Amino acid sequence: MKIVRSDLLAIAVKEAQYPPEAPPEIAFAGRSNVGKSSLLNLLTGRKKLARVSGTPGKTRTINFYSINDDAFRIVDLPGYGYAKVSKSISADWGGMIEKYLKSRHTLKKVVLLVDIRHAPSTQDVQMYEWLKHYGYAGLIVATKADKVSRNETQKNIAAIRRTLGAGEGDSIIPVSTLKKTGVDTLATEIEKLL
Ligand SMILES: Nc1nc2c(ncn2[C@@H]2O[C@H](COP(=O)(O)OP(=O)(O)O)[C@@H](O)[C@H]2O)c(=O)[nH]1
Ligand SMILES: [Mg+2]
Repeated sequence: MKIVRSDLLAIAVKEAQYPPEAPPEIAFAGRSNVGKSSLLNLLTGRKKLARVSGTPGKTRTINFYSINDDAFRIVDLPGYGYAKVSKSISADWGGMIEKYLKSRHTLKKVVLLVDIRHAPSTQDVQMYEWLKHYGYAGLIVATKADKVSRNETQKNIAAIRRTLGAGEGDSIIPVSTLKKTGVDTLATEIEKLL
């Protein structure tokens, strides 16, 4: 699959703002600052499609991107886990994501992004539990792979699998947007889902 076109289709906080259901959607979830926007930009070949931020906790909307003239969509879910975000915003975050997971018939899969350097957080585990509950789990991206050695890569992936309780058959793809590695593997996995 080659992404030749990508456009921001809609920015939503509530369901009424979602674009009408049409082609399949693949959503990206993960904690704030994990590298979601960077990955989206690399995948689409557009440096500024999604805003890469030095300040975590900025995105509190669900962003729908139309890919290849709406052959499918990538949906950027709000990042979680930023300490300075108030309690009420974190509650909103949960409600927003759960609403989308629950109601979206065209949602095929949610890619969970976790930082390869650390064991998944409590919120990562909670997110993965939700994904399992709603039937969307099974595709994990370990970001910032350039920050660990080759040996650590395998070790940390095993730890991520264990902590999240992912199945042996579930993909965990190490990706580095800095080195531009792993993104083709992810594109292939996405293609298989469509
Ligand atoms: N070293 C390294 N840094 C990355 C990588 N991906 C993202 N970053 C950095 O991590 C920070 C957060 O990235 P961003 O894409 O905005 O994360 P988001 O909040 O999940 O959308 C930025 O400073 C990025 O430059 C990567 O693969 N390697
Ligand atoms: Mg972002």
